[in-house]
Amino acid sequence: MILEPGLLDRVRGAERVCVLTGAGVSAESGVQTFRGSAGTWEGHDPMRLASQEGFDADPELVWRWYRWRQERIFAAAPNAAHMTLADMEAHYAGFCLVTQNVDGLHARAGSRSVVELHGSIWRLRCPADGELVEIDRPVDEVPPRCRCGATMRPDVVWFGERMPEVPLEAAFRAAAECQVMFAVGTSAIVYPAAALPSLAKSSGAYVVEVNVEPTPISAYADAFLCGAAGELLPAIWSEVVLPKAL
Ligand code: BV8
Repeated sequence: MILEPGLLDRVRGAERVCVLTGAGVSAESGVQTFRGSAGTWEGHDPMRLASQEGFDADPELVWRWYRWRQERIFAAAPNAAHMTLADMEAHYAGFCLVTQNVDGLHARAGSRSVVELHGSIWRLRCPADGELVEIDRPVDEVPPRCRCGATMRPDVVWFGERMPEVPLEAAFRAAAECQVMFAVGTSAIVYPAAALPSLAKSSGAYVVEVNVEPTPISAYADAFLCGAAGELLPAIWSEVVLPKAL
């Protein structure tokens, strides 16, 4: 694998590393990405399903989509990219993994501190009384109901909804303070997450993008590594941690 000159030294020498992942990091686990080939689900646009309007219009349809995703994620396993990111977390004094994904695969791979910008498909929220329920398997009834009787929703951030303050602040702080930023498997379309790599760049960080195709990040990244995250991340990391050739 041909790496940009200096990439390994920058990654080896860093103390503060920030990683932003998107749906592409879970693609090799068999979890469909949000855009790209996945496209629609039963003819419905995910952008509409992942919205309050879509939920209000047909909560059962939206919950059938989420349960379908829960079933696929439940059957999936973390891939080598998830595992490598868990290894990286243990290696650096200052490491922040920020994900746009709601699948929980980073935690299943052993990452201990994950900033979930868009929430979790494994948590339900009651819009009426705010009750939060963590689940570890796909929902049975669709739509699930709260003890108060109201219809629960997935505890994820839908389009047009405000991001959760604490994770958002943590993500922006990590991006502004890191020395190396990895952007892995994201189309860099969804804001404010997509602003993180450019914030890192403007704050002086070395930006490495890992994606199977170029994105808006590629234009300013210091290194664009074109390929599958499950192959490239372990390959890079093995060279970083191996003793430098004399
Ligand atoms: C908000 C949870 C404001 C649900 C998701 C400018 C500034 C601020 C906001 C906006 C703005 N412009 C527009 C907006 C609004 C909107 C937005 O960004 N729209 C986009 C479409 C233009 N943003 C919002 O609505 C956000 N909220 O800004 O609120 C506000 C302020 C005050 C008061 C009220 C509101 C909320 C956004 C969160 C939406 N929720 N998910 C769920 O998952 O069910 S977003 C959804 O997209 C997923 O989380 C997904 O992860 C995310 C981002 O997509 P990616 O992860 O990048 O996935 P994608 O499929 O697009 O791409 C996959 C990539 O992987 C590709 O590049 C592919 O090439 C690559 N790949 C594939 N295989 C591999 C691979 N790479 C490596 N290896 C492989 N093997």
